[in-house]
Amino acid sequence: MGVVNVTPDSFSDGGRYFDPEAAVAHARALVEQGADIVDVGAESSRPGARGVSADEELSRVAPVLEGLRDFAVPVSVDTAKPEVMRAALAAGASMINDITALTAPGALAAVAPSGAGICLMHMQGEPRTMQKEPSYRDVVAEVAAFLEERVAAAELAGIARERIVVDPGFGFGKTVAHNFELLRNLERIAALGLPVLAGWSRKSTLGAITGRAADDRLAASLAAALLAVERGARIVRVHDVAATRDALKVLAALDGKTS
Ligand code: HH2
Repeated sequence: MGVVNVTPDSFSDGGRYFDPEAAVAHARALVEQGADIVDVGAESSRPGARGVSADEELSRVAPVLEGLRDFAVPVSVDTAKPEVMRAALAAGASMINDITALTAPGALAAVAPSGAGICLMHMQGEPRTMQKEPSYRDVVAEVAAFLEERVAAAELAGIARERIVVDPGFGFGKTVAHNFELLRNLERIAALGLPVLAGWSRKSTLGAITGRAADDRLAASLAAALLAVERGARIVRVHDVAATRDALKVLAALDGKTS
């Protein structure tokens, strides 16, 4: 899954694809590099970020979705707002990626009738404050229980299991130690029986262990993506698609898959 941030303030590429034409061109480039899904987001969720209104978010996303109509791969929209979900699905999005796991009032109902895919992600707190003092008794058990509860809520709302992907939400209300405990035990999230999405790309935990700035975390991001896939992740959400593809080819070759 290649990331297309139509934002002025995303933590690693804010402003680069804020112009809709630049965003569409970037999505096309990511597919050429081998992305199987593109994830279009118009609201930064970096720690400390302040939200934008639904109108503002839609005005950013809509022209990009228009430019990606009949696109070669499924388009996911990264949003937590039911209004944006409904408009995105009407404009042809195949998947909603919700960092709040459809907890907003009306979100389950916005997605259920569409038949689209949905990524349910765990976050402790909200982006503005989530990195202040993340705390868990047992991070793996709590994340797994939350995701299980949200999957049950989604199924109750009429969203079939086949449509659901789960994500432990690396970096969302988690310390460096929490992120690595989750990575080490990712198989317990995969044991929920649904595809797992992992988003490690350029994140600050990688900065914390390497001492590198966001635009200099490629090597660390590739290592984290490989470790996540080895532990059961089926989708990796990344900024650097071509390099991640190559890294994953090395892993696949271990299993005898060389094409
Ligand atoms: N991470 C980010 C945004 N959306 N969605 C899922 N499912 N999983 C993630 O790990 C995830 C996500 C943060 O990355 P980015 O989009 O590059 O930054 P920003 O939120 O600043 O736009």
